This record gives sequence, C-alpha cells and structure tokens, in this order.
Amino acid sequence: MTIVYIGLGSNLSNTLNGQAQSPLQHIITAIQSLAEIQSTRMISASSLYKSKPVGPQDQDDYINAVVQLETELEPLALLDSLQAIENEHDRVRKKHWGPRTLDLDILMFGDETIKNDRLSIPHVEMANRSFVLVPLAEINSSCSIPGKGLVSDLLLDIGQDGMVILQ
Ligand code: A4P
Ligand code: MG
Repeated sequence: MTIVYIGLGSNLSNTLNGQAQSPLQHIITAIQSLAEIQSTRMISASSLYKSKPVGPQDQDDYINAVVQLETELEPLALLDSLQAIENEHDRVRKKHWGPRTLDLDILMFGDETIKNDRLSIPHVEMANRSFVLVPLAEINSSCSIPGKGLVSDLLLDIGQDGMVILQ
C-alpha cells in the first residue's frame, strides 16, 4: 500500500451526456471517480479552491483540489486510471498549460522519485504552485515533498496567491 496525492484542476465547461458540466461539477465528479479506482481507497479530500490561471492568462479561473489516496497499484497503472477518468470528462489535449475540462496529476507517490517517458514524480512544478500547495497543506499540514522540503516552508516563500476556498 502506498500513500499518493493527486492534484485536480478544471477551468472549462462542456456537455456530458446532454448535461452541462461546469469546472466545479467536473471536480466533484472526478473526486467520486478517484474514490472508485480499483485497489485504491480515498483517505481525504481537500476543500475546493478557485484560483487564477498560472501560465497563459487568456483563460478562465480554475477550480483546484488535492486528494490523498492509498493504493496497491503501481505508478503507471494509477496513471492509466487517471487518464481514463480524464477521458470520461472528454478531456481534449490542446495547448500546454491551456484550458482543460479535467487535469489529474500524480503529485507524489509515497516517497518515490520517478522519471520515465510517462511520469515525473514528484510533479515537476508542484513546489512552485500555490494551487497545489494550499490544498495539500490543508489535508496534511506536516507534508514533505521528496527533494523539495516541507510544504509549509514552500508556502511561506510563494504565498497563497489569491486562492479562494469554496466549500
Ligand atoms: N506526466 C508526467 N508526469 C506526470 C504526473 N506526475 N502526473 C505525463 C500525471 N501525468 C504526468 O499531461 C501530459 C503527460 O504528462 C501525460 O501524458 C503523462 O504521461 P497533460 O495533462 O496532457 O499535459 P499538459 O497539460 O501539457 O501538462 P500538465 O503537466 O498536466 O499541465 P500542468 O503543468 O498541470 O498545467 N492554473 C491554475 N490556477 N490551476 C491549474 O490547475 N493547470 C495548468 C496545467 C496550468 N495553469 C493552471 C492549472
Ligand atoms: Mg496533467
């Protein structure tokens, strides 16, 4: 069993099965789907946050959250499960750092450091992003990122950057 952290982000609406899905709805249903991944258990989920886009500014605000899971899956099998959930939300890969209906990133996989064609863990940008660190600190205030240090120390450096808590 490995403790893993997943970052969720959405800033694009679409229509799924005839129903309009806002970014907030994408994140809520994605959290339910994460809880249903095989050989995996949901331990905790952060609040949902509204955040300003990092990267290109000509896109809407994001909804972000982080969840903590416990899994028996190997990293690539977990990534396959996350990409299947992204596909259920009709995620279309277009612009790097551009708008998306659902982005699921493996932030940390236990204390492992992984670098291969499909995975970089810890997620390369996570230590610079308040939309990751704020929800992560909410669910684990003493969290430490392999090679980067304590989340609480990183947050002192980069600040909360206008994150608004939603629920
Ligand atoms: N991949 C490598 N490492 C990982 C990992 N740790 N977890 C690979 C998940 N996937 C990982 O992903 C491309 C490939 O990354 C995958 O096929 C997988 O093998 P992608 O999601 O299609 O590509 P992307 O959109 O170009 O990159 P990425 O990393 O998802 O984008 P970012 O860096 O997450 O940026 N602003 C706010 N406020 N909130 C946001 O959530 N998100 C982005 C997206 C930009 N600005 C944002 C937000
Ligand atoms: Mg991604």
